[in-house]
Amino acid sequence: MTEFRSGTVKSLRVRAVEAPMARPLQTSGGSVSVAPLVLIDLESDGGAVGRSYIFAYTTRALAPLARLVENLADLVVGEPLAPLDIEAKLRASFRLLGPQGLTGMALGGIDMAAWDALARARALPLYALLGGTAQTLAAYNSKGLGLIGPNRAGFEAAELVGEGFGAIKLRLGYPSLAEDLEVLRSVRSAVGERVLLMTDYNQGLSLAEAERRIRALEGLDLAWIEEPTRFDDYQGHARLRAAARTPIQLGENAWGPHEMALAIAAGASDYFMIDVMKIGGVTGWLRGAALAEPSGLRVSSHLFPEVSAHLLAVTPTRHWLEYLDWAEPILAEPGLRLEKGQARPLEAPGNGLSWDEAAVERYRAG
Ligand code: SMN
Ligand code: MG
Repeated sequence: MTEFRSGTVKSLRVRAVEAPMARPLQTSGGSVSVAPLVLIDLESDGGAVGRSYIFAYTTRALAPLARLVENLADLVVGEPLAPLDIEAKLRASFRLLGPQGLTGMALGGIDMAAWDALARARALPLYALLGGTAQTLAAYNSKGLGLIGPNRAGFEAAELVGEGFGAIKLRLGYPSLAEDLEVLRSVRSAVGERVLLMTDYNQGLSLAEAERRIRALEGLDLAWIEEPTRFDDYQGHARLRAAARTPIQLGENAWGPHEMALAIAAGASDYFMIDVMKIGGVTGWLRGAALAEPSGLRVSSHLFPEVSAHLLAVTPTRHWLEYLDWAEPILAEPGLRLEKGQARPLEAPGNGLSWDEAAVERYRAG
């Protein structure tokens, strides 16, 4: 009998970059004008290098996040290349501090890199390592449409649809309901009736104001209304959902599957959107997907389109892939295949990520 050997983790390399964004995004919860990314390379003793990036949201958090990931290296170097064991060890090391915020982001990033290294060591695309096949995924274009006013939003919506997409996401939460409605009218008239419109309030409204605005948006045929109020007010979202005909979307801020379980138990959302970094990497996503399956809760991805394409492919209740190009400036090749508004994971070994080393050096921060 041949002995099965998975290898051990040899090194962890961490780099911070500020990738330029073609379209800075202003939301009701703050603006993003460059993509602050921490790149992780996890090398195994067999030579396979697993890659991931994590998104710091703000450049103010970039250096501390990179430093935190670096500080975790000694916990994983020398360990078996077994993502579930690595996840358990990191999670245990954070028991006192708590697994939210930067700790949760670091954990998610190392987990994604470990799964990528394992997939490359086995010469399998990530979806195949997880037991699935490449699937064609419905994708919406989420690259722009921040709070830019009715005229620019109409123009940009037409551009985003022009890239071949049949669905786009519009950020809302202008100072007044009248402005939200004006922007929606402008976007609808720019793209026509057939394009699906997702909307996102980024937690910007009080519960009472959310109730009022959601009522006013009924009849506009929106695909969903995302995070109308504070993400962890599950009871509040459940109330909004009960009163609304438009589907409520929630989930990008769930720190781990246990928070997703709480939101599901409260009936907070019609759909669920998993952020692979915040949920705890590939390991966290798989557990989240398992929570969604029994009730048929439809799961979409949040950011990280490259890795998420593999994960949606193995998610039984898969719904939409959020497409953005924020990591593209530092990728050697596009990390997923896009055609006519549909996405497919790459069929090469791993999770689809490969660095353009010259670009990484160019955009290196700190
Ligand atoms: C979003 C996510 C990350 C940064 C800005 C905006 C938004 C989305 O909530 O869902 O795309
Ligand atoms: Mg959102």
